Amino acid sequence: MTLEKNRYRNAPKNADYTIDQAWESYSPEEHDRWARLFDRQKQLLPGRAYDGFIDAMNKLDLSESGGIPNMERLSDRLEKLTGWRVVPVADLVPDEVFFDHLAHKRFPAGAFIRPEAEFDYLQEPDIFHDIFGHVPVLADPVFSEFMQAYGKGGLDASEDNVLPNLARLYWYTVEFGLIREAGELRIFGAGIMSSPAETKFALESDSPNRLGFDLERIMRTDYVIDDFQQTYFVIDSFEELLEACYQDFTPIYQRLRKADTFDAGHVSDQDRVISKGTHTYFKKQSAKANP
Ligand code: HBI
Ligand code: FE
Repeated sequence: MTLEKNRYRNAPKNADYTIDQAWESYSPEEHDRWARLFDRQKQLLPGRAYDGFIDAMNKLDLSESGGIPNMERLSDRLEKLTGWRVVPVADLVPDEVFFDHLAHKRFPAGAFIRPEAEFDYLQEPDIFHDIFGHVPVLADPVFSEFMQAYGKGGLDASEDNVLPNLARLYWYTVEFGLIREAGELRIFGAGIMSSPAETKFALESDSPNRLGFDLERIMRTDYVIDDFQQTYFVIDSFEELLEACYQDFTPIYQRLRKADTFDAGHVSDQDRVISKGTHTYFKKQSAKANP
């Protein structure tokens, strides 16, 4: 028998993969873990998160009564702002199911909270990542429209071989995106937002590249799933992101079929380079892995 850290894994699923959050079943320790994750990250964010995050977090009352939020009650608050709801799921849902939720303004959030042993880092999304990272930005009307457009784009993408392209767009924006505000870089991606170490790394380290947003370039770029990113892409506004997605992707997909894929750390003459990384951190990591 394997030790199951996610007690929702075998919960009964609806056709759309949603489950019962069973909010009453979180233990006091789990609520306390949420509160500690929340407080640690909250104090890092002033001056680092995009303008609007902290306001949204407060409006949404993200740490209601100092513990894990109840997704129904949170959804009632979020729905008033942008029409979105947050629905509980057990773990990653199939791509089509994920796209369908987004296209209908539902964000699927994992119900389980990471175990204490993985307080700082876990690879799979838990409720802290999914809610603290993804939900405040859904209170932004422009970003929330982009997320819905992304879901519709996913449903329209009939050819399976473009899913990697769409997944890269999601990765480099929704998960690991940076935004320029008043001449400064700020974070908005959920993967950064829910990680104190990556919050500092993405903004302050010399190691990664920081490149101006370019939809087609992003769709051709591999990414790293188990460490900090080698490249972060920087948008100028959520409007820029939304507009890029309001074009027909068909001609882009056609070009991409013949195009090479770039390594995660690649930089070329065509890129709008904001800072070229030293890659010191990544070299150290690979030396550790291959001594
Ligand atoms: N399911 N619950 C959940 N959360 C995600 O972020 C998610 C998913 N399924 C598929 C998926 N993401 C990605 O592969 C899509 O961006 C393509
Ligand atoms: Fe995520």
